[in-house]
Amino acid sequence: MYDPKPEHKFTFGLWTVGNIGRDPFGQPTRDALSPAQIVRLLGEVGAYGVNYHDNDLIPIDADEAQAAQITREFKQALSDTGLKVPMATTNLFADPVFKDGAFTSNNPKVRAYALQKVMRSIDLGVELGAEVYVFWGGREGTETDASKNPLDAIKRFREALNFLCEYVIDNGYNLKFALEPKPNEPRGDIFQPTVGHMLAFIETLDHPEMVGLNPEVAHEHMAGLNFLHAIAQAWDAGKLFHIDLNDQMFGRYDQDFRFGSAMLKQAFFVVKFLEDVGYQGMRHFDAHAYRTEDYEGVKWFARGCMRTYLILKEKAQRFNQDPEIQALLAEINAADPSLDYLAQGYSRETANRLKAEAFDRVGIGQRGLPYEHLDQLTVELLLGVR
Ligand code: GCO
Ligand code: MN
Ligand code: MN
Repeated sequence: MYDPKPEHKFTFGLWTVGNIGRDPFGQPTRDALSPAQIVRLLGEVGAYGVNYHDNDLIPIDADEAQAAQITREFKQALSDTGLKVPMATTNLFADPVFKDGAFTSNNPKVRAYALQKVMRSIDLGVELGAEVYVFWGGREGTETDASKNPLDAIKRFREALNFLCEYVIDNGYNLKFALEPKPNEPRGDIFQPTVGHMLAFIETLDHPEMVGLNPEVAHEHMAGLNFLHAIAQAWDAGKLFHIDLNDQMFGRYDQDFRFGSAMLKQAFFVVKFLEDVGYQGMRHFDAHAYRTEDYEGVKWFARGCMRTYLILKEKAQRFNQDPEIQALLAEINAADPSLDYLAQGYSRETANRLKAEAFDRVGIGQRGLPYEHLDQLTVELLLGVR
């Protein structure tokens, strides 16, 4: 019942299940798998698709023959497993050339090299079937604000995206861009740190219709923000092009935990939102298994992300059908026919009528709201006793 099916659109990055368990304090705990091996592992656990950074697939220093060989093996694994490649992205953060950013680097050569790297990577992504191209500006930031003018950084980031939008248009590619904000790590501060910042920035681009968001649970949580509210705003703006599901306690380092493993109630409301609004995009898990695991543990991790999503989806259906919960929601949201005249919006007559209205301010303020009741029913539903 909670087995993943293609229609669930569950995807993982090569860098997620392929994570070798390295952290800033410790060496890898797992041997690296080849991209083709990772695809086979994802096929085994029932994922729909696989996403990648250019250098997850082809090492940055590979020659043409090596690149061709790896791509051939990867394509073979895709056709054997039926996995799709819905999204691709560029690694603009690992190599020392990007130590001070890519698009926002102070060095024009670095900025130009970053554009070149993205164009080449877009070509391969489109060839493999990607329709979404993600930009996570992991190094686009500073440790000291003496080093970079934030206005220059915003301008350079805009120019890079404008250039790349034109590249996509010029080549007739069916590709949208999804920007992924993160507040910090690996930089002390990263520019455009939250979904809200990105939404405002997109409107300043030459082709805002081509550019949306790839919000990540962990990134908004690192900023101490409510992820549901972030994706609701992105959705409302027509900008929820992609999503990175994982989990993360507030106030910690970038944990990238299995979806639903840290803040279950938040995960529930995220799944409920995506299902209720009819989000049609990928459910991408940008997370990795604990460093303690071997590849059996990695499979538990990957299956766990998908199972938890599907269990929460079922819980959302129950929530929507639960008579007691729905009665409370109906009570909370009850209409007031005496105020229906406001539905038409502003007119001078409406304004005058509203100005003359007498409100029972004290009475309204004294009325209790059944939110404790509603939340407890939600918790009991999630705990499996409803
Ligand atoms: C992180 C980011 C990355 C991006 C990836 C694809 O915190 O490391 O979430 O995993 O999602 O670079 O854009
Ligand atoms: Mn992340
Ligand atoms: Mn991410």
